[in-house]
Amino acid sequence: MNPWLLLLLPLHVLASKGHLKGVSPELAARYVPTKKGSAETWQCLDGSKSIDWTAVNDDYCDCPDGSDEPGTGACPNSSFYCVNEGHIGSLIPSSRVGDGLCEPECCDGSDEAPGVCPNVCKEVGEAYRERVKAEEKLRKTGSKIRSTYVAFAQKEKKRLEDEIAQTEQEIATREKEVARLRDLVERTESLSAAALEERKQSPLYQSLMTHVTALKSLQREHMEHLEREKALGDILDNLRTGYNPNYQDMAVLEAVRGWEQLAGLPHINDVGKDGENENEEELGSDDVTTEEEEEAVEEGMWTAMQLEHQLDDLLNTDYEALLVEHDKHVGAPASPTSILFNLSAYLPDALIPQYEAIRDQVVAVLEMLGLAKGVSDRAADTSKQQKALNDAEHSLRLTKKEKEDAEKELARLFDPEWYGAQGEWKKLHGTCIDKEVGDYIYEVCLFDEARQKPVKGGSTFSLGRFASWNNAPGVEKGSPAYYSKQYYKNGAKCWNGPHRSVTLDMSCGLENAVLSVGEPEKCEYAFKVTSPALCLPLNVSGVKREEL
Ligand code: MAN
Repeated sequence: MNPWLLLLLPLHVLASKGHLKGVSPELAARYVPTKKGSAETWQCLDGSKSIDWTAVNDDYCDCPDGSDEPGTGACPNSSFYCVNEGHIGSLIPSSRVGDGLCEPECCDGSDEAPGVCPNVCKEVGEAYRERVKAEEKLRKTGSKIRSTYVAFAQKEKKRLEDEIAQTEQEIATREKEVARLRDLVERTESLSAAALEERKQSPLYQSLMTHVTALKSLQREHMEHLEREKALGDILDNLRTGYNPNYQDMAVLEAVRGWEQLAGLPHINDVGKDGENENEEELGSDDVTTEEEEEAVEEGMWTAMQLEHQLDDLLNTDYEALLVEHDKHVGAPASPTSILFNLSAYLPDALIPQYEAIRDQVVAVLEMLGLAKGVSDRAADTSKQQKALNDAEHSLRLTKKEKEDAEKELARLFDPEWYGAQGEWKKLHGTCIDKEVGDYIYEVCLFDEARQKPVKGGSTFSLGRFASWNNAPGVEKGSPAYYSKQYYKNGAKCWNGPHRSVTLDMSCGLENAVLSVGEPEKCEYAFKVTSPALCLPLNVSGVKREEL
C-alpha cells in the first residue's frame, strides 16, 4: 500500500500502542490473535511458530523473523512503523526504537517513550507540502518549456528525413555526373595517347632519340676514359716520385719527363730548389688556365665541369612533354582544322566567303565529335576534364558525408542514450552554459565539451567531451535517474594526475544553467546544472496531489 493512503485509514487501525505498535498498515490485518477457548495465540509472519498473543511486543524476541516485536527494539532486522499523523508514515529499523534519539523519520516521536520526543508532524508536514507545491509549480512551468523541446525534435525529424531524401537524390545525380566525367577523361586520355604515339613517329623526334642514345653511349665511354686516365696518372706519379736517377735508365727518365710535360709538373729533381718553381699547384693551374682558354675559344661548347655535372640532367629531359610543348610553338601540323584553315590560301578570292561559311560548319561538327583538336589542346582538355572529375568526386563525397551525418543524427534523435525517448535533449545539443567560480569560468557545451577558462587570461583546459548519461550499475536506461547525470571525459591531462573529467548533476529548472561548480577530487569536476528538459509533466511521474 502506498504510504500516503495511510492517512485515509481509521485511527484505531493505526494505534501505536499495545500489540499493534510499530505495525505498518499493510501488515495490520495480520496482527490478529487466534482464539482457542480462553487462550489467544498468534503465528509469526513467516509461519514458523505459534506464540501466545501476549508475547507480541513484549520486548522479547520469539519469532525467527522478528515479526513478533514490531514496536520494540528486541528483534534485530525488524521494522518499526511511525504513523506520523498529519504527515507521511514511515518505517525505521526497530533497533532505533527506544534508543533515546529522536529519529527525523518519526516526526510524531513514537519511536521513543512518551514525552521523550515532541510531535512535530504538523510543522514538518506543512513544510513538506509547501515544498511539494513549489516543485509542482516548477515542473508545470518547466514542462511547458520541455514540450517546446519535444516539438523541436519532431521538426528535426522531418528536417533530417527531408535532408536524407534530398541528399539521396543529389548523390544519384552526382554519381551519374562522376561516371560521365570519368568516361570523358578516359576517352580523352586514350585519344591523347594515340595522338602522342603518332607524333613520336616524326623524323625530328626519332632523330632526337638517336642523339640521346648516342650521347648516353659517349657519356659512358667518357667516364671509362676518365677512370683509365686517372689510373695511368697514378702509375706515372708513382714512377716520377719513386724512380732512382742514379741508374741513369733513359727509358724511365724519358717517361717521367714526358709525364711531367703532359701534366704540367716541374721536374721532380727541381722540386724544393729555392726560387726555381713556386710549387706544383701553381704551375698546374697555369696550365689549366691555358686549357680553359682553349676551350672558351669554341663558343657554346661544354666544359669538362658541365660534362660531368649537367649531362645527366640533360639526358633526363621529359622528351614527351617537349613534344607536346613543341606543337604549341610550331602549331599542330595537319590536324583536320588546320588543313581547313590553310586551304583558303590556295582558293581564288571570289570563293573565299562561301568556303569560310562551309568551313565553320564543318569545324563545329568536328569539334562536337571531339576530333578537331591538336595534341597540346587535348592534353589541356584532359587536365581540365580531370579537374572537373576531381571536383565532381569531391562534391559527391561531401554529399555522401552530409547524408551519413543526417542519418546519424536521426538515429540519435529518439535514442535514450542520446537525446531521450522524446528527443527532448536535441534542442540543447551545443547549448553552452557557464559559471564563474574563483579564477575560472567553467563552461559546458551540452553533448559536446566542457572547458575551464582562466578569468585573467591564459590557456583554456578541456575538461572532457560528452561520454554518456548516468550509466552507473542499477540505473535503468531512459529513467529519470539516468538523465540526472552526464559525464564528460578525457579532458586535458592533469599534471601528475588523471585526464580532467566532469560530472553534471542535473535537475529540473526553468533555465539551462550551471548553478555551482566544485572539484571534489583533483581534476574531477562536479557541475550542478538545471534544465527544463528534466521537468517531466506532472502526470508522468512523481508525487500526486491525492497522496498529500
Ligand atoms: C589547474 C586547474 C585546476 C587543477 C590544477 C591541477 O590549475 O585545472 O582545476 O586542479 O590545474 O594541477
